[in-house]
Amino acid sequence: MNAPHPSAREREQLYRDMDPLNLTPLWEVLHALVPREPATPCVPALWKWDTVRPLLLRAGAAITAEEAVRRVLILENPALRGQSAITQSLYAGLQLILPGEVAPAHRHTQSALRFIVEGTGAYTAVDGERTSMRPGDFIITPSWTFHDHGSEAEGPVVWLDGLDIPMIRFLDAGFAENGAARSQEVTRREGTSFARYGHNMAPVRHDAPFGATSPIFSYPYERSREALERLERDAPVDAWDGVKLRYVNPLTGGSPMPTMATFMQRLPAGFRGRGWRQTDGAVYSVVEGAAVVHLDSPRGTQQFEVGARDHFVVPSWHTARFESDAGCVLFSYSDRPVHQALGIHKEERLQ
Ligand code: GTQ
Repeated sequence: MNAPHPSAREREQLYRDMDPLNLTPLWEVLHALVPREPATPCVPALWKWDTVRPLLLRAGAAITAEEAVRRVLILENPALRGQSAITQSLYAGLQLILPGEVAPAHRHTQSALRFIVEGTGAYTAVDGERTSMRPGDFIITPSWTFHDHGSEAEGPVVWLDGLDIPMIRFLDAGFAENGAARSQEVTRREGTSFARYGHNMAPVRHDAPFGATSPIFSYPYERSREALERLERDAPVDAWDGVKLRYVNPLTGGSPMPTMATFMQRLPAGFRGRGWRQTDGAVYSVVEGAAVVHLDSPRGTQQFEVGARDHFVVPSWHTARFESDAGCVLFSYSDRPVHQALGIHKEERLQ
C-alpha cells in the first residue's frame, strides 16, 4: 500500500486544527452544496386509504379532538422520519373529527389548506365565518387567522391538512397563539366570502382581507369538477397532465396562498401520459377513479397503483408519468409559488 500523500496528512491535521473553531473546508462539500441538479433526500411514497383509515379511526378512540388539539396522523416522508415533513418544505397530515367534536381555535403564521377526503357535515371557521366541508372541497386557512374545526356530521370526517410548516421552521418565522374561546363566534353567514369574491367579481372598495392569501375560504368540488369535465369534453387534453387547472386567488390571479400552489386535474379514461419533472415536489390526494403513477429518479423506478383517497408524494426532480384506464381525478399541492418568486422554478416535459 502506498504511504498517504504528504499533503493528505497535512490536510487531515489542518481539518483537526480548525474543527474546534467551528471552521470546515468548503472543498470537501462543494459538490453536495452546489449539485449539478436537485438531489432531494425525499423519496416517493404512497399511503393507501385502506391501510390508513383503520388507524385514523383507532386514533379517534384513543384521543379526543379537544385533547389532541388537532387529531392528525402526519404523512412523513420515509426519508425524513421525525421531521414531520412530506417534502423538505411541506407538511401533510390526515385530520379526523368525530360527530360533536371541536378542535379548538388557534392561529399561527403557517398557512394551511384542507382537502376533504371523507365525510360531509364538518366545518372549519375562519374570521367569524364557517365553511361546511364536502369531499373534494379545497378550503383555506390564511396565515395568522384564528381557526377552529367542528363537526355536526353523522360519521367521521377526514381531511388532508397541507401546511408550510417545514418552510416556516427553516425560516425560523413561526408564531402561534390559542384563541380565547374554544369555538370562535360566528359573525357572518356561511357563503358571504364566496358571494363577495367567488363569482369573478369583487367588492368595489376592498382591501385584500388576508393580504397575500385568497379571500375565498372554500373552493367547492362541484365547481372544479364541472370545469374539468367540460374541458375534457370541449378542449384539447394535455399530453402530460390530462386536464389540469390551478386554483387562484381571485384578487391577484396568483396562488391561493403565498407559499403553496394547489391544483385539480382529470386524467381521461385510457390516458397514457408523457413524463415530466419539476423542481417543486408535490403531494397528491386521489379524489376519484384510479391511476398508475410511474416514477423515475437516479435511485430507481417505482410504480404506484392509486385509487380514491390514496395519498402520494412526487419529490422534486423525479420524473413522473400518469396512466389511467378508468379515468382519475387528482388534487395536488406544492411549494411552486416560492420557486416562482425566487425565479428558480424549472420544469421539463419529455417528448
Ligand atoms: O388544523 O390548525 O395538521 O395547526 C397541523 C397543525 C393542522 C390545524 C395540522 C395545525 C393544524
